[in-house]
Amino acid sequence: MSESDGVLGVAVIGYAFMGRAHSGAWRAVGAFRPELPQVRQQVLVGRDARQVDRAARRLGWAESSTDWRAVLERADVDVVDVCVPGHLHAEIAVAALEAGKHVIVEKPLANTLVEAEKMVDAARLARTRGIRSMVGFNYRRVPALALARQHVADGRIGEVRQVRISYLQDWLVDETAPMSWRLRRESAGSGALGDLGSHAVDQVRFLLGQEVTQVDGMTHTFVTRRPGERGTEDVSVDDAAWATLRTDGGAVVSLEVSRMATGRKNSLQIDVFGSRGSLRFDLESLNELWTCLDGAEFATRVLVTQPDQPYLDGWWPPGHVLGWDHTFTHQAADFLQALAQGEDPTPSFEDGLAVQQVLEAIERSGTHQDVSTPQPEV
Ligand code: SOE
Repeated sequence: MSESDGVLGVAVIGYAFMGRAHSGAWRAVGAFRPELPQVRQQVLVGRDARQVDRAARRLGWAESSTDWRAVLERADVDVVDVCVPGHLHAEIAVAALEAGKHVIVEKPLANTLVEAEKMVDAARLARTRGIRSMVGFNYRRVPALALARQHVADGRIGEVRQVRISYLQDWLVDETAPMSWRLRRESAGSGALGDLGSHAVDQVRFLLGQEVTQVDGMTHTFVTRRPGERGTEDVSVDDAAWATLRTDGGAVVSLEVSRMATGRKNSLQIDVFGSRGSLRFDLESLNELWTCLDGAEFATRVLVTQPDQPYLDGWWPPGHVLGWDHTFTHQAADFLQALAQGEDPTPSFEDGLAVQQVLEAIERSGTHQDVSTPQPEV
């Protein structure tokens, strides 16, 4: 904590999509949970001096910088929030932990298992000095999903047997959609699998409280070349991925993620079927959870906006619905609460590594059998 005023100085590294989402969270968290340690939006970091400066002013930051290493040296920065492409996560996060900063890293934790393992090692060492770290799986902070987890943990749907989870987007349907860092293996690690599949695998672990033990998967790239800055380029990641998973609690999961699902913008849908009930969630109606509990015959729609439901006591009266960006505010609040209590926030880097292991196993699997054409009998 900055000695001068007892306020935590935050630096966000990256100011594109996730940097903006996290900036909004740091701006809003004090109003949502005023009892938590106060934060100061100290410095926003990016590569382009003019653009990062403009973004910093627009997003409420006191300053901007183009040098993340120099930012790690500063005494007025206590928390470093990493929102850059995946190939930069490990280097920045490890350096920040070594510099004694608390660290949040946007999901997925890293692009490779080797990087994720290094980050876990650094987090474990830092933990012994009271330095905290967390990976940003924001959907854990959707009130309806946090409630779903409680129902599973309380046994309200019995023993979980089957899960269906799909995360579908359509921003790559257009074959002329341009190349970006998200479509290059060297910067993104993988495509829909890492970006969307990481959320899906994290939700399975979060909702069920179980580990994935076996996978069978397949990835596919539908459009293999796209226009880039230097002419047409090869797409080196998947557009979509499918997998079936088994968990250590005996559940079977079917998982599907895609950036080619025409007409679906950001559709995360989850069904959890248990021996005594089921749960259904759709991100496009994120204030709702369909629940069939305690052996009931039918599912009913529950509007998750009551103050006694997860995350809702700090917001508005019942029925005043929340949105996608609130999940980042909840994430910042959970992180601050853990710091205030001297505890490790979740999900930890170890959780991020566990997700990474499942994703890598999905990529490695995919030895598919040819279906032989039956020979007509003569
Ligand atoms: C990808 O399009 C993306 O921005 C993800 O990276 C986010 O994690 C997801 O929440 C929304 O979609």
